[in-house]
Amino acid sequence: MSSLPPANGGGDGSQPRDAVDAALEPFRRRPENRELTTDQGIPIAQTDDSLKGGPRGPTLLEDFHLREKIMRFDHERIPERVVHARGSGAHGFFRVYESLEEYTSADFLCDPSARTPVFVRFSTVVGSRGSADTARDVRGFATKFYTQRGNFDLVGNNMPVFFIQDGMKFPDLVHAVKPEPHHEMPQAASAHDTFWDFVSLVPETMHMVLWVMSDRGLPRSYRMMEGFGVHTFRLVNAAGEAVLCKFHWKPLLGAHSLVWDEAQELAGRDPDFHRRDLWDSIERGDFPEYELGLQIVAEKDQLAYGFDLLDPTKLLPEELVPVRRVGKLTLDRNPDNFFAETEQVAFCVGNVVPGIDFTDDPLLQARLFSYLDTQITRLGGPNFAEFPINRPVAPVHNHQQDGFGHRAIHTARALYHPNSIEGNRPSLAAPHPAGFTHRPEILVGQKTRERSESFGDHFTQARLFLRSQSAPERRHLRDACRFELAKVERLAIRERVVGLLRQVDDEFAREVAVAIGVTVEPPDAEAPRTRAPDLAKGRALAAAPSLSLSNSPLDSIRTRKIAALVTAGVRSDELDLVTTALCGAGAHVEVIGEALGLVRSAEGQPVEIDHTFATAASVFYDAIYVPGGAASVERLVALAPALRFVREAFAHAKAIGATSEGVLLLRAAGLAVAVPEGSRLTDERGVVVAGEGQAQAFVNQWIEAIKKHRHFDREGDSPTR
Ligand code: HDD
Repeated sequence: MSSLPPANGGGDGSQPRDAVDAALEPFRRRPENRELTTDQGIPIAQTDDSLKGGPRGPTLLEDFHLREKIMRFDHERIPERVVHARGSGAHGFFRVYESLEEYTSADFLCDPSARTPVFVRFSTVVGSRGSADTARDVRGFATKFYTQRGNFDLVGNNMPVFFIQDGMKFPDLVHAVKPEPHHEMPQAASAHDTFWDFVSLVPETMHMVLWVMSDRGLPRSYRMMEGFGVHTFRLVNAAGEAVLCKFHWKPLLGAHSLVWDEAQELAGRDPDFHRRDLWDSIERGDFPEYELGLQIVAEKDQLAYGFDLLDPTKLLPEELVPVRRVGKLTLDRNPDNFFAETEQVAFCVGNVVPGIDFTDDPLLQARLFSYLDTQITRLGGPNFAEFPINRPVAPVHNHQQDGFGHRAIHTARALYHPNSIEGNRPSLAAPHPAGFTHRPEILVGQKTRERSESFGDHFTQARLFLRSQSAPERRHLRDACRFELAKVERLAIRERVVGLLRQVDDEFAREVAVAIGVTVEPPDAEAPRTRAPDLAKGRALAAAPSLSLSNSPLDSIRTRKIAALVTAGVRSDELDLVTTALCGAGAHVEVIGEALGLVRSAEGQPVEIDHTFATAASVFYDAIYVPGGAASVERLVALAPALRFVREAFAHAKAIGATSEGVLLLRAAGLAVAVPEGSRLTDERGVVVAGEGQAQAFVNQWIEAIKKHRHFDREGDSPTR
């Protein structure tokens, strides 16, 4: 039932793959009608057997083809990224809605007609390259804009804050969260002693820890998660005037999450769940789209909001400074080669273009060094900017030379500046806004190794985040803390974490404590609190609705995946009507049955099975549908995987629909639904069932149920409640 249209781009301004290649990427090679050669270009007539002294004899050293092929294979692996090793990339383009020249001279933000190519790499942070996509973790959202004035890399995450305030602590944080050094366990998980030990001793982590324990740590897909530049950056206009700026990505499909049990099951059933979702969506033309949002603040207001805008453990609530949506990113092309593109792409926070500049955020400052430095080991030397995926579309002219992997052949005789031999070329760009000119700033201060007092409050925003969660989100967050801390073996660590949680919210801390064997004393008025910042009071908020996923748009079922469970004898009139309506609303329906091939419907029509119960599971879908047909449903009732499909979809709070006899499968799975008499239709917390002849009314109601994404009001219930 699902259809995969051709992948060559098209629609919404995207270009066919070959057109993009010719314009920008002449190095993208296709092998059609070419003969096989060695790396030296020597044509090869046989590549199946090594050269031997007789068919059963010894292999000869002179076999240059064998030696080269094996040598290249032996050296295929490069070190994985220290963090964010597991990732998936996609090409696309960015277009600004209207000129932002009032704020910035960055050309790609000033010209609405400019179609700026981008490459995005999404990632998890902790796991190694082969780890599962659905681990509880922060997600990376790194974007390389190939602008006409050079590459701008926005290397962000799906959370607006970070664990630590100073890059000096980054190696400590990463050593703590990675698998423990003695036995290299656990993989891709923070639920272990060293991570929580670090957290318990570094209170500045509390805000970010709550984000990771929240549903944001389990995105439904890369297409349905927000992105944040985290740090405060600077925008500088042509006149040299600057404003402070926070970058956001807002997914047009809204931000949605998995539930924990589902995420764990997915890790086993399809460790590539997010990678596959991204790939398949682009192949079928469901191009992921995100709006770029800016929060703009006057430079003088760095301390005006009750925290320091240079502190990366703080966010600027949208309720105080709205996010202005200024342009759109569309991902419309999958990579051709994972290694050459997704693996070799090298992001660097220091890649900024004229019109964008840094601030003194100490985490940002350390990152400016780290990203450039790490590529030297990972990509084998200093010439990684020459790899096709890293090359700017803007021309490159400079005096850099030599080193491992250097590709360009310089024909100039003078690789230095100034020179007279080459007419002093390349010439210098004019100052700002033409050439990058660091924003002149007055620096006053004593050289010191200390934390600013203005970074001192670690709990107010953690509390704001917690109190902004809906009831189900708060429950998930509590359960995540209970799970993670129950895995921590050392009682003293659990106790310290509870102590920090109490400073965020005493009641929440107690709810966690009861599940992890920690005794909580009554609140002690004298208990030490961390320093409050000596800042202007700012505008205190009791809650910020923008921090809750429950306020994310729930107005469409576009790109959602729906499973229809069928066997022979299914009512194809119902199946067709429902499928047509769902696909018309932009969803995708896949038919699950006992075996691949065709089954006959009750009306004698052929129905194609897309996946079998052996390969499919409810966790791959956003909703499930059981059409009627007495014979089909009778068989489904006898199939354990079909019953499991229904029970799991119910437990994971997904929309479940059934028409006519289909309801019998729901009942057999233990769902307390009545068989609708005659023309009745019922919707009980996302379980929508309809009797004979009600398929049309059913579909309208059911689409509304699917739009809600999850029906958390029934979460935790036994199906037979
Ligand atoms: Fe980082 C990779 C995001 C703090 C050092 N980081 C990396 C990637 C993302 C981020 C998305 C993957 C890029 C890709 O797909 O190739 N990192 C962040 C954010 C941070 C942050 C949003 C805080 C606001 N990172 C951070 C600090 C340091 C690093 C403080 C070091 C001082 N990050 C690295 C790195 C990585 C990296 C070791 C690993 C691979 C790479 O850079 O290219 O240099």
